[in-house]
Amino acid sequence: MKSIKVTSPIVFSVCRGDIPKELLREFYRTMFWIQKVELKINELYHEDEMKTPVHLCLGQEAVAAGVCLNLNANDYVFTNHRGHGHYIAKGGNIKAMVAEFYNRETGCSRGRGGSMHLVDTAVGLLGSSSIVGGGIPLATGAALASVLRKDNRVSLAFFGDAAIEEGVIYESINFAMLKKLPVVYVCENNLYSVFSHLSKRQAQDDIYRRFIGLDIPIYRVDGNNVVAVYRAAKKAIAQARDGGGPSFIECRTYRLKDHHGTGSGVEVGYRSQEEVDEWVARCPVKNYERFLLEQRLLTAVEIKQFTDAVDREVEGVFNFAHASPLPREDEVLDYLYQ
Ligand SMILES: Cc1ncc(C[n+]2csc(CCOP(=O)(O)OP(=O)(O)O)c2C)c(N)n1
Ligand SMILES: [Mg+2]
Repeated sequence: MKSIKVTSPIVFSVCRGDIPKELLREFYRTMFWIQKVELKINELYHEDEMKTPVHLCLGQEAVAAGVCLNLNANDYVFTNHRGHGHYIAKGGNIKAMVAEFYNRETGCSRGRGGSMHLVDTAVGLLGSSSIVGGGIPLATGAALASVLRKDNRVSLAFFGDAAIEEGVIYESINFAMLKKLPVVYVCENNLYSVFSHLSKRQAQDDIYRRFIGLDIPIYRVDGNNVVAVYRAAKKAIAQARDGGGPSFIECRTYRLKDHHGTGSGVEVGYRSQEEVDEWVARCPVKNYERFLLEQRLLTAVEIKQFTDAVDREVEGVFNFAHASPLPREDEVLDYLYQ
């Protein structure tokens, strides 16, 4: 398994025709949508009208897009507190997601859940959990249910590097291996758990090595390279669907914003501006846009038309959320576990 130097340039390797051109363009469109929505949240969050903590996934767009564009609509995805990108890439209703941030009745969890409790059953997004590692056993259980029902679905869990510090991941992978469950575990290793760098929490930073003893097939990829993520996820998902059991994918990436909210983390003092700048230069969306232009898969005019259209649509999404009603006072405790 090749080691990835965290600040190395992103190399997109595409052989002629091995990934359809339309899919190569779709990677960009999906990442761009995620980035735009996150930037809009970033812009408006200070108004304090979104009564929810937000954990932005700016910088991590390639993982969501590269993985989810391999999945069928009825495959299951479970995500964590940093789940906006996964929701969008799985095809979730973006208006309902943003309305959820504004706690509106039209939100995907009827305004009761906020950013960390996103769900869209119509597209198999069975939920996000704010409990670190919480989605891992849920995806494992959903995979067992699919086997029992013989419905040929794949389940997939997204989680961060802190989740490997929870015992449940070892129990879940062991069980999935034992039962050959159709589940894929995707670790977004963005090097931080809140303010703590991986090197302050673990004796060595190769997360995938912890799972070698469980015999699970492992991939380790540059998580800022949508093509590399797509290729690894494609193999893992095909294996799961064909009855070959689970896989583990470590995606090396970086969140460009603070753990939550809109700062960069530099002002808090746990990382340097220089480090953030190195990763800004590795932006998965900008670098991939450059690649598409070089390869003539999109022209500058087409990109401009598309990005202008997304800008307009994102305005519409936020207007919809603003115009939506709050839950009625006498119903506000409905749909909650009490
Ligand atoms: C079981 C549990 N322990 C602690 C927390 C507090 N907590 C919230 S997010 C977080 C760090 C998560 O880091 P990581 O999994 O790497 O995801 P990232 O935020 O980097 O995307 C912690 C410790 C929690 N929510 N759940
Ligand atoms: Mg992390």
